[in-house]
Amino acid sequence: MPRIQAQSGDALVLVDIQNDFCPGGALAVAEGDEVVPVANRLAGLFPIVVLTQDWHTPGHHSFASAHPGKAPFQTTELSYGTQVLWPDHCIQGTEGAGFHPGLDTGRAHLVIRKGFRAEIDSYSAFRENDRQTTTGLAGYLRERGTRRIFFAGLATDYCVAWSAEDAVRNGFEAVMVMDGCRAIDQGGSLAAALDRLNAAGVTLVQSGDVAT
Ligand code: VGL
Ligand code: ZN
Repeated sequence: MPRIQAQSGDALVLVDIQNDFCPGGALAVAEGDEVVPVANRLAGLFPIVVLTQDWHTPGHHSFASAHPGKAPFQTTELSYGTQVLWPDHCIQGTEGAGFHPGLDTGRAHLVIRKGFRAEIDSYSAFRENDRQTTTGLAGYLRERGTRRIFFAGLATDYCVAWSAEDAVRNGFEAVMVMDGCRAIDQGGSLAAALDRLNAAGVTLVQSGDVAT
C-alpha cells in the first residue's frame, strides 16, 4: 500500500542521469543505470519534472587532470574550500554528458545545467560549491507553486544529497527516493551524506511507496 501520494505542489528532480555516471562512463557509479526505470516511472507521477545535467568545461577545476600531481578522488583546496578531484567527466557537448539513452527526457519541463563555470563545481541543483552562486532552480520551483521536492538520480552521496539538503535550506520539503539513487560511496561519503540528510530532515522513501 503506497504511503505517499504525488500531488499538486510536488515536483520531481532527477539528478545527473548521464552516461558518464553509468557503467562504462568516465565516473561510473556502480549500477548507475538501474535508476533509469525507477526515474521513468516516477516521472509519470509528478506534475513538474526537472532534470539536472552535470555540464563541465574542458579542464574544469574539479578535474584531477587540471591539478598537476593530483589523482582522481584526492582533494585540493580551491578558492571556496576543499574540493574532491574527479576524473574528467560530463564535458559539455560530449556523449558522456548526454542523458542515459533509456531516460524518458520527454516528460521534463526544465533541464538545469550545472558545473559550467570552470572554477566552481556544483553538486547541488540549487547552489554551486562556492555556496553563493545560485542556479535559479529555487525561484523556478517556487514560482510554479512547489512545496515538496522528490529527488532521485546520481550520485546518492554527492549531487542528490547536496540537492536535497539545499531544498530544505530553501524552504522546501525534501524527499529522496532511495531505490532511484546509486552512490559513489568512496571514503565514507555515503554514511556521511546519510547523517547530513537525517540532520537536515530529508525524508527517505522507496519508489514503491510513491503513487498518484
Ligand atoms: C557528481 C561528482 C562530480 C554527481 C557530479 O552527479 O554526484 N559527483 N560531479
Ligand atoms: Zn561533475
